[in-house]
Amino acid sequence: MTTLDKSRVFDHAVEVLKENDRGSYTVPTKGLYPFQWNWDSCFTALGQNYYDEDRAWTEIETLFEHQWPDGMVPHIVFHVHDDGYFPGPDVWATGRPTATSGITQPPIAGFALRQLFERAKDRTAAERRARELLRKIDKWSAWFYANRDPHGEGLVAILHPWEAGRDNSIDWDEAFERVPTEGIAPYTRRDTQHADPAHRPTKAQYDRYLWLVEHFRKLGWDNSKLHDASPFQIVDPGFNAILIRGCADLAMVAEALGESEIATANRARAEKGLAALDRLWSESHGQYLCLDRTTGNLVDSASIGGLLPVFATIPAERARAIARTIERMGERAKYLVPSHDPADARFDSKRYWRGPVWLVCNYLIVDGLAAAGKTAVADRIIASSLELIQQSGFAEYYDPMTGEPLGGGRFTWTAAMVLEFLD
Ligand code: 9YW
Repeated sequence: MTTLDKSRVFDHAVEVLKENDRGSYTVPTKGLYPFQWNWDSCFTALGQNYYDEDRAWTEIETLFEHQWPDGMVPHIVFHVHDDGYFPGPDVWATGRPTATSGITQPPIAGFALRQLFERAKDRTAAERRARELLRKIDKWSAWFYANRDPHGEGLVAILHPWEAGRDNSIDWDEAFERVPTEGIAPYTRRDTQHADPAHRPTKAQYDRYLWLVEHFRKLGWDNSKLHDASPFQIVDPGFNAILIRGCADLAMVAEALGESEIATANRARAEKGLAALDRLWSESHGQYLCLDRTTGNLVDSASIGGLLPVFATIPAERARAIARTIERMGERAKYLVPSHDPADARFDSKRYWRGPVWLVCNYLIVDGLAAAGKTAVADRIIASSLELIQQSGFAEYYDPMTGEPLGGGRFTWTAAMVLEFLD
């Protein structure tokens, strides 16, 4: 790798963030994703914090202005009209004052809140803004366990692949066979007009994404009904780990602000979640696996969703095993961390969440590995990430074999993560 000109890369990352900034929220990239996405915004705020603390808080505050009365925070907020994305507000038809989607996304807000709070230079503003957000994020956490863990198991289910943020992961293939496609309204995809169709989900997958949306819409987006009515109920270890870590971080902020009730509730959620997560461990894969709640079986699919739990405080031997699994993948892939095990025949180095490297996942894994003392692997992942952007720019995702940039370009969360890696 050519030597990294840190200040040039820093400036370039800030340029990408500013280019996608729409004032009070940031789009993931112009063209392909012209609205506000939930977990993108939380990662984005971490990047914005390097050059504008006030703007970083606003990014998350804007997202939470669109929290539903029941506590859910939607995965997309459609702030402005834009035909460039499908499915738009008319398909979701959630009836919100500002249109939103009707499903959620990985709850990274608790983690982001703690980061902004602890790094803040303006302490007075940080305390005021953190207190406001704390209540809202706590309400979202409570929503998860009430609506997505109806039997109190300590683990929540996602009801749509878009909720995991890993749209076409191999994790969902089996469960998707149970999702019908009959009766869906005819539609035209937009994503394939912005990005290479060979790097995107297939039509068969899109049909099922839409069937689920239409099914939930017919149920009036009533979250008390959706879980039991969904043929797709997956307990994703990565999603749960993000929620668990978010609850633990929320508890820390609550403690610092003297909000003991919120602190106690979230510490309890995190502890229960962590204990339950261990049910998803696979010794033979050296990582966690998804659980299909409909069948009660673990899903035999070694995806990055099963490595992400290192982001929560999992037992040390589990973190060590995950580090070994990643090192093993590094023998096949030039760049870390592939979103699916390259040794699996279903691995596809270019197709979205079935193989490519995503810098946000790298970031969560690095954070966890570093906390677990696995610094050599963590450093290798950081080096890989910076090499990718140097070689291929701020892409949406990258081919782990060649480093080729894939999907959308000049991507916000990629730029935000680079600022974190440079730090
Ligand atoms: C979609 C915005 C989103 C991410 C998801 C990613 C992709 C496509 O892009 O979703 O149509 O929502 O899978 O994780 O939040 O960057």
